[in-house]
Amino acid sequence: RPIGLLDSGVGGLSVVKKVIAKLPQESTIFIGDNAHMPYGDRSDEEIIKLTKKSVQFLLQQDIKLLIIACNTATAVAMATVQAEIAPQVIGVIQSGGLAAARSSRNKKVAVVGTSATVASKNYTKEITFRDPAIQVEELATPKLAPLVEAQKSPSENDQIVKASLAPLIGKDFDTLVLGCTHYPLIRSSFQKAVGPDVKIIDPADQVAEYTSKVLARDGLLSETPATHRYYTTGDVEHFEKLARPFLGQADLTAEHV
Ligand code: DGN
Repeated sequence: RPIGLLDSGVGGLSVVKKVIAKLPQESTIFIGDNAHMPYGDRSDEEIIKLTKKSVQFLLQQDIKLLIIACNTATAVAMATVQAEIAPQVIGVIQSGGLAAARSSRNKKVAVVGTSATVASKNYTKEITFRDPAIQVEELATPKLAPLVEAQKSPSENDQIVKASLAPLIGKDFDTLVLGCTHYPLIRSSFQKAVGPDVKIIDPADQVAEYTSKVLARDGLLSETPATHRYYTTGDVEHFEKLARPFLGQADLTAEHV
């Protein structure tokens, strides 16, 4: 049975990529709700409704484990999904918070994400839960997930990321959390904006670690060859054009749902 992952768009592919790299024998099934992207500016009620819909879709595909590969949906809808539909869920914020707390030496961490994620303050809660001495600065960068979806040139990405991160520049954090799963797709633009000395955390690394532990613990590791399926509620070609080079799967095809 596959691992199911969801996101509001193509961002969750950054988590798919790390899960496949860590667990090459595991099959995955991904749904990107591109038709309703971005989630970050929607009401909590809407985010919960849309997330539940994608969860239901994945459960119908007989998944063995659910990963909410979207920070916004993790922040706003994960508790409801856990309580009402799927008790065994892995989100991205717990993992990102843990990785950030372990990374920071000067105890100053910056987090960038959607407006909804930043408003939830979940990263601050997770990081300070691990280490109360850490100061966390969260900045909403609502233009950046749509920027990734728009598939602009690298220099345009650099410019827009730099402008969005301007309020953080000059502050002496040593760790930056990419608190939106879209951002690792243009990771180099973030590294350029903050400079080479800041450690960038992609929560997906820790998500993949944790997923592997959970599967081993529950005796769910796969022994059959892996297959990967992709679904989008939006435009299939747009999705494939971005997903193929990013995942290095030249023959990747997506299906519209
Ligand atoms: N990829 C989603 C996240 O990690 O929060 C958000 C993208 C969006 O809907 N703006």
